[in-house]
Amino acid sequence: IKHPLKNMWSFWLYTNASKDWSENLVELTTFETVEDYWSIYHHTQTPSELPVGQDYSVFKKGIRPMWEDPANAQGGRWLLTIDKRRAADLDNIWLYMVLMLIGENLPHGEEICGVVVNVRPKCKLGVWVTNLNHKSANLEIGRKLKEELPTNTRLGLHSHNSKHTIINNL
Ligand code: M7G
Repeated sequence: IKHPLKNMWSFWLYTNASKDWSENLVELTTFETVEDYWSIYHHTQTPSELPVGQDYSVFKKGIRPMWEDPANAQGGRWLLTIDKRRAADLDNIWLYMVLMLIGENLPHGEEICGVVVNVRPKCKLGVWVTNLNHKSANLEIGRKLKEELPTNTRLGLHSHNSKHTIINNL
């Protein structure tokens, strides 16, 4: 028997093929068990293997990994950056963040929309939260994330719409 997850999740790929940003976003598959996530993991490239310019997202099914989605419109992201040349760290932190989300290891899971890795020379890993007004929940999410990340990782909270920095370095 497979191990069901609390939520159903979608795995998205962004390729920088066309000029229109949202046209490049593809929902590749949906999963709801731990085993199905591992199967996806073993059949896809890791972030460090992706070309610069592409993104992966893992979002709750029904929430699109874009600012315009109602679940993201008031939200923001806990963000960390990591040099693409630190390939093993990048891949490990991405995997760990996905597992924390789908395994519901972060507090206030209902506040969490998904996680994105932007593959760039300086890669960005972001956990998207639904509402920046929910300050104490967001803070608890950030603290737990920080606790689980390698020591000295800079973790900041940023809004999607105004590009404001709410917390520079937790
Ligand atoms: P990025 O890919 O998040 O980071 O944003 P980058 O600058 O490191 O590449 C690049 C550009 O993609 C943004 O300036 C927007 O034009 C577009 N873009 C990114 N996101 C996440 C969105 C989104 O959610 N909605 C829309 N409409 N455009 C987006």
